[in-house]
Amino acid sequence: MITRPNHHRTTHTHAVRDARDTSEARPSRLHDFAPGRDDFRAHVVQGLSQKRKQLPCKFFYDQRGSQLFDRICELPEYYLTRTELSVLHERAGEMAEALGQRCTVVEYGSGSSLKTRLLLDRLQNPAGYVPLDISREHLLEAAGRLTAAYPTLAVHPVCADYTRSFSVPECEGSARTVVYFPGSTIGNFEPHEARAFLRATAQRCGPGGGLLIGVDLKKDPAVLHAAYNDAAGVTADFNLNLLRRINRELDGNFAEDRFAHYAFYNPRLGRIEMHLVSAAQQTARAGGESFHFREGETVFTESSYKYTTPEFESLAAAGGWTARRTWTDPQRLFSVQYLTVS
Ligand code: AVJ
Repeated sequence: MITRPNHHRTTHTHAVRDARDTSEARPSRLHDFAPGRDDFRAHVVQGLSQKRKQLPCKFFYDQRGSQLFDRICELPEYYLTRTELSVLHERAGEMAEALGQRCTVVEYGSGSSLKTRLLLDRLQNPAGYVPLDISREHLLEAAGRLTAAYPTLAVHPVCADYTRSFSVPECEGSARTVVYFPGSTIGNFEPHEARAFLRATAQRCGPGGGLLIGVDLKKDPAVLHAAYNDAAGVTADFNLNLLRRINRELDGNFAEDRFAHYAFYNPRLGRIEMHLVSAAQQTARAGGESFHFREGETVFTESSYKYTTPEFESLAAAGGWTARRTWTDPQRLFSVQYLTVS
């Protein structure tokens, strides 16, 4: 178990800390696979040219979007984050046991969350930690904080889109590669995309590899509806922020106040759907192209699929994974699952 310096720990920790002046404790260089601006423009023009207009949810996470999402995680209605945290608080020891000694943990997401620390605190001599994020600023900040908190941990930040190709930096003496994918972000993929993503991840981890993943569970639609329609309107801001980003980065002229946030649970497909609804007949420009919107026409911005544990186990099996352990909260709102490469 790696120790995190705090003033109540044994002197040994202090010794390690003081021996190495803090300026030394910095993450290794950034491994940069970041897609360029062209990628954003291409996706926006392609999405808004569809008969059923859509915009990929991965573009929610510019600096403001990432900050808004951090606020969503604090909302009373958005139970996912606090529930996953409670499961980690209870069961991180068992999870670390399942991951074993000397593993390399690759986290899809920047690792700024408390979740990462709860896991890192219990891991047994990890070979290294690889935070991966599409938002470079967010990633470097988080990697710097983690290295300061865990000076003996090899931290290798990777700026990449985890749905695209990238390579995982080698960590010395690593026994196996474990991907940590918290937060139920797997829910953003259409089932066929989720299968392909899980298969690619299994290949990336290789034999003996593991996957520790957060999966939001099916439940009362009213609870789901509230989680994506919070009273404070933060989720609405998060959704509308996509138009603000288009205006800033793609010379757009979207009138935010002429679009509305709309999110609902689709029981037939078992997913939350988020849309932006055009409040009037209007035309807007993005990336040098013009797009016409009818009154009431929607732009589909995000799916958030919810699973039962058997449903997720069979999806993962189709992606080359064997379910090993499942941990949930007492109300079975959220699950953390550990799987190994089949
Ligand atoms: C980060 C993708 C898991 O789908 O619940 C939060 C994003 N969207 N509120 C989710 C989100 C609206 C979130 N994930």
